[in-house]
Amino acid sequence: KASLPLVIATWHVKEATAKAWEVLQAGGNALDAVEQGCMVEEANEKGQSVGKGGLPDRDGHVTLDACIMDKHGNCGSVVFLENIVHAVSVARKVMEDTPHVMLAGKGAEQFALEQGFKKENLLTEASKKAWEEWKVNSEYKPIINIENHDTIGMLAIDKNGDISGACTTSGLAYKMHGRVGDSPIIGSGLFVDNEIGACVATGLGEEVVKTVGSFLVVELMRQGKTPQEACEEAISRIVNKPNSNYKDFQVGYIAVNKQGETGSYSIHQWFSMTKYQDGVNEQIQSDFFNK
Ligand code: SD4
Repeated sequence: KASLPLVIATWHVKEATAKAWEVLQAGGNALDAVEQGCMVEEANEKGQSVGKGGLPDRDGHVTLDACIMDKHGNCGSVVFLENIVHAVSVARKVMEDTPHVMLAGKGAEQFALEQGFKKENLLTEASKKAWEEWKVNSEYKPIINIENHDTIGMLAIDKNGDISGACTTSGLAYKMHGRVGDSPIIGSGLFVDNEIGACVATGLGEEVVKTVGSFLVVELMRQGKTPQEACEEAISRIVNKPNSNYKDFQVGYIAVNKQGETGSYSIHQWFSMTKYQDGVNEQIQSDFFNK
């Protein structure tokens, strides 16, 4: 049996997993750990696909998607949220303090402000400059692995063996205004079932939504697959579709089961998972389909 607690996250986010680990070591629960871990990346201005400093949509607006899910199967999510750094914490408030699961756009912002979150401009000079350069040609195509090192999905198991997960992103750079990805969609970007395990996704959200990826991974684990096998099967559903243009986009999954086994798999090379377990914080390169 794997040693607990443990935390895994998408991409190379050792500072975020270190924060989550600190919470878990102090006896904190998995829900607090994933929220606080994700907050590290949201506040990091250098990460250009999450929170402050996230790349804007094609009209210059930074719009955030985030969700969180706990051991009871409760969940909260915000979509198309502007002007608030810690979207994951707003999602948690939606889960805990409203009768709803999702709040969108202005309504989500209004709720956040009422809850005491601070209104902030999320477009940094660096991201504004990148957007202005993009506007010269205004060419949109997904860029494989652009989110490396910052967009974040995180799963944790605490000392009690309880699982929680969270996911937060500014979504695809230069997306259409109003576009929402997989990250705040429960079952697509994230799913947690405390009896079985959990999964979180990254990459081109449209492809994850079309296959309800994270729910699929958890259900495959329920049927007896290891986290690794389940992630591979979910990727194969995407790449084996008739006429799939998977060469043009990336999708990656990470998963953990109730026993603390983990897995990760992606379409293309250079996806990675950061894992903190037994006092070791390490980045693990993910195996991938397109060899
Ligand atoms: C999206 N899945 O909005 C997100 C982007 C992402 O790592 O994961 N980046 O489609």
